[in-house]
Amino acid sequence: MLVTVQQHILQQQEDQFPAARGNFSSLLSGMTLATKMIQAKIRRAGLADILGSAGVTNVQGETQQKLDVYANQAVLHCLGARESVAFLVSEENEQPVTIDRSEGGKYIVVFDPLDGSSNIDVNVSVGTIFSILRRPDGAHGVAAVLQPGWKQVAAGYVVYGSSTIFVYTAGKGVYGFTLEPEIGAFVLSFADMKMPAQGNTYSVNEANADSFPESYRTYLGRLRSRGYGSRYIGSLVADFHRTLLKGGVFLYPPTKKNPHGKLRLLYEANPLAFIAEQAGGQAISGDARIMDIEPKAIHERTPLIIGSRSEVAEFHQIDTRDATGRI
Ligand code: P6P
Repeated sequence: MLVTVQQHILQQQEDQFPAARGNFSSLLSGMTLATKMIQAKIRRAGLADILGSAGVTNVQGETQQKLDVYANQAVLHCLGARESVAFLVSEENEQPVTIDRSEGGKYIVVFDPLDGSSNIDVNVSVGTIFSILRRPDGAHGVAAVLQPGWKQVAAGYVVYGSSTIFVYTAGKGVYGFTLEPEIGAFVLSFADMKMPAQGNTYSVNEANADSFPESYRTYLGRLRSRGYGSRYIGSLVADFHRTLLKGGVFLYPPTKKNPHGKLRLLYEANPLAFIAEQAGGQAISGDARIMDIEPKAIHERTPLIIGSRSEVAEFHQIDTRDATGRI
């Protein structure tokens, strides 16, 4: 029986948010619509003069690819039209975008509209990542957004790969939906996803290994000595999706260039951490659970170690002993 993501979201809403007046499902449907628009452009990259940069740089100082701009506009447009949204926070925008100044807006959506976009020109999978928070009563602007990950109401990503897959959690398990191009709908393909308790691969950019802290080098050496393989696509959503399905561990450690890690807490680490934990995995920054971190800024970075419970726990043990100097 075909179950679309819309049907599934409505059911989750009835189970989870009975008081919601359809706002929650309307908001998630806005996100699925935006990702369908994005994937349609990605599938035609190269045909419609989409490749290459838009000639501008974003708030991160990164050259914006044309598809970055399109993806950001698609999400802002689709979610901005939903009555339940108070603020939108994008990797591409320095400040939150206020949608509803009244007290009507119940939700905040934090998102990376097109993560890994530099890979588009070489046809490597890219993704959209989002996190949904409740707006604290009476809170406005950045103060309303700076919430720890355990307060997320829902989180998800879309991986634009050999197929387009929408994965989300609303706190009651992780579900995956594959876009069926013939009907233009995301159809349930992975019910109640569970990350294997242990895997056999690690995923890290080893070009930075010389600047990794000692505990990371010790840990990776142990995994290699046990025969672990290395897989690194350089696109967070693709590397995480593989880890979710096959187990193992993804790491973005502190490096010389990014001493606090490269990945963003609010719209990369937190949503993926929510999904990982709901699927039985773990996500830490080294010394802290990712979802316990109290954000200080909306574009804040964090180290990220995320994956199967066994591998993340082993890293934490080494890192903790390293910190106490008893390694
Ligand atoms: P590096 C892509 O630019 C990205 O933000 C993530 O998708 C990816 O995991 C990471 O950066 C790759 O970074 O330094 O290994 O190229």
